[in-house]
Amino acid sequence: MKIHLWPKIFLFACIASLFASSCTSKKEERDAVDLDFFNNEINSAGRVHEGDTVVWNVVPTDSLHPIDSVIFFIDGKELTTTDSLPFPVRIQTEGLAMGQHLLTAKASSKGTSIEKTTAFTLMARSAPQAFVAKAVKSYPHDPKLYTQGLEFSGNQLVMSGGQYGQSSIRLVDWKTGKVAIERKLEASVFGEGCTVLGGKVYQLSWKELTCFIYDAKTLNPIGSFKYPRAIEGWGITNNGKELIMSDGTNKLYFINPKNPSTISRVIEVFSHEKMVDQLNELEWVNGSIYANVYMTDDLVGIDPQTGAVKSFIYAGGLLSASEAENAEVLNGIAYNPATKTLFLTGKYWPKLFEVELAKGK
Ligand SMILES: [Ca+2]
Repeated sequence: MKIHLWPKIFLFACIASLFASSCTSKKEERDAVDLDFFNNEINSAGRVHEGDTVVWNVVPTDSLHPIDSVIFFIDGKELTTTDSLPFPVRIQTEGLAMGQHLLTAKASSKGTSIEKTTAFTLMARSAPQAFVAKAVKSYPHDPKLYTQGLEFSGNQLVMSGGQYGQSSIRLVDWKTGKVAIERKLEASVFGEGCTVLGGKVYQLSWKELTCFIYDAKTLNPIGSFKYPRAIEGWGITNNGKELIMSDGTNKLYFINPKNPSTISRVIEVFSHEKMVDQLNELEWVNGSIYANVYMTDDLVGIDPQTGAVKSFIYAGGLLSASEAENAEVLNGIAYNPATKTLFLTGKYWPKLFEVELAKGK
């Protein structure tokens, strides 16, 4: 008997299933107000270049439910409202930060509304200006220092050294390489970048989430703060007001030293063709941020407002073959406002180079 029941159960299940699916499709038809973004100026990867005007159309895909108006939002901020087909929006990208921007359209149709979001990635306007760093002069540098940070403080260089058990912060006579003051860090701390702001030296640690603060003249410790986010500490510089920190990604974090518990701004660094990550040692040079790209001989000059890469500096070949034997990567940029020149060194480098920038690749 049981065997004879199966066909009936199966038939019932089929009818129920058909009924359910027909109900669903009717419901969808009744409620549907669908739309699509359309833009033929953006390439398939969703990339737009700085200065481009993005014209975006929202195309209603449901002719039964005409759209009355569309409100556009960019990164959650209301941009404009339009009520004429094909509901176009024009986005001026001049001055927008590099990286991903979310564009949301909220369309209304007779009391109902639907939201849809798309994204585009903004990249630098054009190829960066290319330079080559050429050594003008060289000075002694401690070949035992795993250099992590370099910045002028008056007539001296502040140098930060890394590695667990060997990390330090130093004030050094830049012409002779003579160490005037040195403070060792605890063995559990890996020193990273350093910068001087308002009579204080700020020194990052790698994974210890702590920025150490010293008096700039004596290097006496005067405090510390925890990073506002659980990020790694790589490089640090400042714009005269804010600390600017890298963490090995393409992001730079702006922190007000008077309120270091929050990040005031984040920029993402992009050239005209790609995201530029592994940003390491930093230096503020005449309104631009210069950054080492870790594991390369390359430096990039970054617009601090937008994150666009404006210049590219190749700094390979500074060390001779014998000098390079025990040296590791380039990691140290310092601008001397007195000489108006750039100084470069690296991890375990025996020399500090004063360089000039020649045009070319
Ligand atoms: Ca520096």
